[in-house]
Amino acid sequence: MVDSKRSTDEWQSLDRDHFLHPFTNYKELNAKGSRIINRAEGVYLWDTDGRQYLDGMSGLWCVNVGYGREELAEAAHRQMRELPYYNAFFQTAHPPAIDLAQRLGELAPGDLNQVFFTGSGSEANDTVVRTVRHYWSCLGQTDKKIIISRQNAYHGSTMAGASLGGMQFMHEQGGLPIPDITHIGQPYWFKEGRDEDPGEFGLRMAQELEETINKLGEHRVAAFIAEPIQGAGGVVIPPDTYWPEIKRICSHYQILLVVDEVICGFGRTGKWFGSNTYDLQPDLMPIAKGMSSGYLPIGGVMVSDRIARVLTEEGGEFAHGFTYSGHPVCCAVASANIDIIKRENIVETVASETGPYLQKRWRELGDHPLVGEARGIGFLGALELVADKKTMGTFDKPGETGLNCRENAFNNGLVMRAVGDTMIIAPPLVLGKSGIDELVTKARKSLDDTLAMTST
Ligand code: PXG
Repeated sequence: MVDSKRSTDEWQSLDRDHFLHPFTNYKELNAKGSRIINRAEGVYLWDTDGRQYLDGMSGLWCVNVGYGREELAEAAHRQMRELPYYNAFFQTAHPPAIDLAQRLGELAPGDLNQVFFTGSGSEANDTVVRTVRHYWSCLGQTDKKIIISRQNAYHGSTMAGASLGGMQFMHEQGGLPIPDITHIGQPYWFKEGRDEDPGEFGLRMAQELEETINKLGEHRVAAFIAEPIQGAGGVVIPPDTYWPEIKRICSHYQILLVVDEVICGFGRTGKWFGSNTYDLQPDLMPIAKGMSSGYLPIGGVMVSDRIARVLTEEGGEFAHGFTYSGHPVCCAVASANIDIIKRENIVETVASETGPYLQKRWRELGDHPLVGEARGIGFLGALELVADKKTMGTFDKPGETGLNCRENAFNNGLVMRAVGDTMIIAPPLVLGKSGIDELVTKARKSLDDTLAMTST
């Protein structure tokens, strides 16, 4: 059992000595010490000094139903006692995985009726690479291997996930991307298209897909992968023209559309999936995070009937899988999580009540002197911090103001994420109107505190 009596100093010292954190500059962290979070309930977190935070990020875009759900703990407990582990490799299966697969098939858009389970979103995207290449190869199109993705996309941190992602700083560490992955522009109007009409910019960015297919040769392009809204890239909401044009291109050419729903799935945009919000029919759909509200690690790739038919009838053995593909306890918790989302009408509430309210209140922050743009959709929001509101000029030291604002938010009892100088929120979907008011008040105070730092 964890010794809960240790002091913050003791935890920080042990953390420094033994725990290599993800996406962390160790030297910087060790100089100051981690914030140790040891408790959560509803939409709130507490640290070992007893400070309370409103979790504006749902952990890491995942705790959709909020913390402290007894029902999920019970589902795990029950499943652990009954069958804590078994695999699905050697022509075996178990009820929790079958049950979850069937539920997912009912929820997912169109004919995405089959799922390959993984332990995370990154593994899901590794599975995407394996699946689309295997699919085309089964059809005799062995040259069709290239996957087109987008700059600044995030698709995970494994070799394939990071390669699909368009984060330059990740590619630089480890000689990525792996072969046959290429990146086109992103529909980030505020950062890359402000001197253009948003609609025209969206169209132009989408048409890069068509140009790239033609340049590489349709016979070599296997798939296009994209998040409905780029999350870790800065909550990049594409102009309205973008997705319809991508749909046109994907249906005109023989390439698969992979929609990465790891963040947008399970209610985040006010529909079950971002694909519902943008009327997309993916051929493959990676999912994770909100699938279990982060209570246990699980992900998967949903595939359409067309893909499933080829895999099952022409594919022979699919040489891919993980020890924890369809882990029974994770599956049982994911099913119980989906039950909660349905029973409490969480998606409908975000769509009709709390989502519109959050968006209205969040946009009010657009009048702040530090904010160049306040945007959002459903339970996602972003603020572009600028040095000069008139010219939208950026800061001399990129990223510093964002980090200051994140720190100020922590000090004001709010967790916000900084992506460079873009502040992000993705709160638990159960945040109510008074919680939204609290979030916006704390965000404004954090902006004020940050402004005071930049003007001194
Ligand atoms: N796809 C998308 C769209 C994601 O956002 C992954 C895949 C990978 O999932 P796993 O479960 O392997 O982490 C993600 C994950 C951030 C941040 O800093 C975002 C993610 C992960 C870690 C940090 O915003 N998204």
